[in-house]
Order: sequence, then structure tokens, then C-alpha cells
Amino acid sequence: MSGEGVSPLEITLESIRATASSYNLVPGVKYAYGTAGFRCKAEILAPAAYRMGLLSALRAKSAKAAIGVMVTASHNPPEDNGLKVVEPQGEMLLPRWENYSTQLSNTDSASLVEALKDLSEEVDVSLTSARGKIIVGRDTRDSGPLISAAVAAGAHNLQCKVEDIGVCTTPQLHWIVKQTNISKPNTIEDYYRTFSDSFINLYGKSESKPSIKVDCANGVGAKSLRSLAPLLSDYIDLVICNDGSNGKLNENCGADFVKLMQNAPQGVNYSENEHCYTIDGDADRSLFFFFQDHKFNMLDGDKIATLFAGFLNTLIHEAELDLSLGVVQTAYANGSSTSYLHSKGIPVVCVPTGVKHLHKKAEDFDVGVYFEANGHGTVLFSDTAMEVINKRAVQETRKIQQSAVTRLVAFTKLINTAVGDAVTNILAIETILKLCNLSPQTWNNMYTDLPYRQLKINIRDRDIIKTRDAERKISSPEGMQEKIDVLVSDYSNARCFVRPSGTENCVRVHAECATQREADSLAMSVGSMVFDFTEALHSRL
Ligand code: G16
Repeated sequence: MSGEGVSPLEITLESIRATASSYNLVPGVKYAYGTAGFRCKAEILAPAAYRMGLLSALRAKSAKAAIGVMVTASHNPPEDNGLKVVEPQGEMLLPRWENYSTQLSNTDSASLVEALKDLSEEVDVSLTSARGKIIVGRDTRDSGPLISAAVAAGAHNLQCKVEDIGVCTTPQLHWIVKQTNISKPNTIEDYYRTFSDSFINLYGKSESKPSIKVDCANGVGAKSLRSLAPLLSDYIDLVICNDGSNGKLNENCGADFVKLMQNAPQGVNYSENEHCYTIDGDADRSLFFFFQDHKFNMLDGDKIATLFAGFLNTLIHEAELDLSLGVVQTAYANGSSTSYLHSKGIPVVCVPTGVKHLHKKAEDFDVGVYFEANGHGTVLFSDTAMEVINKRAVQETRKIQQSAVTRLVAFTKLINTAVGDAVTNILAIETILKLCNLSPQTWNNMYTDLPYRQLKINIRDRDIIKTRDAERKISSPEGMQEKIDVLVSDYSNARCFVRPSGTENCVRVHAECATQREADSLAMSVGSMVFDFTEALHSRL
């Protein structure tokens, strides 16, 4: 349709009608914006990706800013893919817009124009309003270019500018979106320069140059570290393992595998006491590990949180700053980590799984340290904190206080505050270990993890399980929590919870006990109870 008398809105709607027919819904597929966006088999993702292009364009128009769309399924297998939408300040998509995303992604092509018109009214933004901008990035999956193109097609239908930055890590995209919206240097090269400069500034030279091994899960983290390594080569040797040249993404390696199996990734030839890390498929989580007397030791997100919180707490006290510091965890946090933080007088808050929940809660503190046990996390500094720290850095003349506040300023620059970043967190951990003269053993011995076991259980419909109390209890189906309580009561000092995954088609069981054998046994009994319970429910339907 063209010619005189045709309104810009009609032209826009017509272009949607024309494109939508190439992205019809797949019969029987229901999309949902889960723990971290959409995630499913890549072959069925394009219709949702196209609709997310439309929705992100609308979000960009409503925010009058750049919005990010990351095409990744992170820790999932190579045949999956997913979408994470990034808000203007680098945060996760707002809950209200998550709901719109789920609704729109399930709207058939014929109803799409009407649904968009309704949505534009609801959010009070014209579909033809001034152009917004979408920045699209993707991980290394083969399906990435196709899914990115579907996102771009949706955004173009709403005349939204699309900048495809190609293969990048999820945290790089978050950082680029944030930097773009505050008109600061915002290219991938700027990212490498910013964080390598910050690292060099705080880390300084050492007599010997340590070698640090990183299991990159055969994912995009390898690309990032390869770019960073030469910039840091006078200070540390970054040894990249599982770079994707000889192995499958997330298969027998990567942070999710290591955390779940409590074992070393394949493809890393370690030396005793060497600093090793494992990151996930899109490089937004990292775990530390080392071998001592050939024994594998993993320091997870909880240990990283205690390291960061302890370091920052000391600096805040030494600098005599009046700033609140707290740690945000989820139900997966090891009980020992929570007790340890309490014993140090550091407040701890528990929220449901998902970076979006932790990030939001961490904003309640001047300095909010948030980590999931699986390695997602970062540190947030409130505007007040930044003001206080930067002002004191200029005014302070006393030696100890000045040194502490100088380190604080430098640390704020080493952290990717937009979102948890596996790569910059590695640099921050290495810096703290060096400045505090901490060996992996000393760090690890700060507290001893309670033995735990995590299981994935496949049931017919994970959505029938609803939780409460930050996912520590089941609210429905009725009677299931009571059964868990009975099973837990057979063990001393035990806890166990069950929750539906928001990224995989399974429910997760987490059990923590006094011994590994008990944790294994409790997880197994709860897992099989959940399976039998839900099967019985289905047979009654
Ligand atoms: C995503 C989220 C994390 C969450 C993880 C597992 O991580 O960003 O917050 O812990 O999924 O979630 P669930 O247990 O609901 O499957 P990633 O690294 O896969 O993007």
C-alpha cells in the first residue's frame, strides 16, 4: 500500500502485516519470558524474536533511549537459543514489560497489528513516534545470525534504528547499552580499554607474572579474553581453555556444568594451586577453582560475594565512610556463607532466583554486593556512595584513609555495574587476592561449604509448581511442601527446596545436609517424590 492519503501509521501497520506472515507462530508452542528472557530450541525461536524486535522497538520509543537485545541461551546446549532484553541503564527488562513480552510473543500474526495498537495505547507511545534505537548482540551459536535478523525485522517494522554489534558477551552488551545512554565511550574496544586500564591501575606490577587459566565453555568468553589478554600481558598471563575450536558449547565444561557436577571442567590442564576459572556460554557468570594435592576445590558465587563484601567492608571502615553495605543472595546460597556473613556483621537478604531480583534488591544498599551461588553477580554503588567516595578521595589527607579511599575509587571502575560480568569479575578477584595477599586456600578456608546436591527433574509441566518465601517453599500443588518437610525431617541440619527452572524444561531440587551422602540421598528422595506427585496429579486430570 502506498500513495497519497496513506498515513504513516497505516504504512507502519502494513509493513508489520507483510513481515509477520514470515514469522507465524509454531502450533503448540507457548513462549514465556522466564528467569532471564526467552529460551527454547533455536528452531522455534524466530517468531518470538520477531515479536521481541517489535516490542523492544516500542520499549525504546517509550524510554526514548537505546535498548539492548542479546541473542543467547547462555548455559543451555548449542541447539537452544534465547533472548535477553536490556533496559537503558543496562538492567534487566522491567517486570511490566516482561508480561507484555510474553503476551506479544504468543500473539498470532493475524492479530499482531491489533495487539500492538492496544499495547502502544497502554504504554502511551505512538507506534510512529520518534525513532528509538536497538542494539543487538549475539553469542557464538550457529542460529545467532538468523535470530538477530528476526529481531531486526521487527524493529525495522517500527522504523527503529538497529545497531547489530555481532558476537559479544552478554555483559558487554549491557555495558554498551548503558554507556550509549549516558553518552560515554561505548564500543567493544572502549570496553576492553576501560577495564584493562582499571585493572592495571589497581593491580599493579608483581615480581612474578601469574598465569590464570579460564575455561570458556567453548563460548563467546574466549573471544573476549583473547582481546583482553594482550592488553594485560605485562601483568598476568590469561590462558584460554575450551575456546570453541575443539569442543561443543557448554558440554562437559562451563560454569553451569562445574557447579552442578561439583567437578572440574574437561579441557583444562591444571597445575597445583593454579588460579583457574570457569565461565558460562555468554560470559555472565564465573567460578574460581584450584587443585590442592590433586583435590578439586570450587569457590562459587557465595565465596566470591564474601570476598568482595569483605574487601569493600574493610576499605569502607578504613576510610571511615558512613556507607551501608549488604549482600543479596538466593535460596541456593550455601548456609555456611550466610552464617559467615552474619558473623562479620554484614546484612544478608534472600530473593528469588534471577539476576533481575538480586540487582533490584542490591540497590537498597549504598554498596550492594549480589551473587547467585552459580556465579552471577556484581557490586552496585549508589549515587550517594559514588558522591561520598569521590569527594573523600579529593579531600582525604590521612595516609591510611587516603589509601583505602583510593582503592575504593579504583575498584568502582573495575566492576561492570551494569550486570554481573565473568571477565571483569575475574580481574576483580585477582586484584583482591593480590592486594590482600590471599592464597586460594586462605580464601577457601574463610568458611566451609555445607555439602549440597542439585538435581534436575523432568516432569510433564513444570509450571504447576508455584513457590513462595523467595522460592524456599512450595505454595502449590497443595500437599507437596508437607511431603518435602517430612523427608527433610529425617536428616539433621538439613534443608531442601524445589523450584521450576525459568531457563530449562525441568524443576530443580537443591538439598543441603551435614554430609555429602545425606545431601545426595535427600535430593534423590525429594526428586522422586516430586516426580511421583506430579505424575499422580496428571493421571487424575
Ligand atoms: C539465568 C539467570 C540466572 C539464573 C539462571 C538459572 O542464567 O540469569 O539468574 O540463576 O538462569 O535459572 P533457572 O534456575 O530459573 O533455570 P544464565 O546464565 O543461563 O543466563
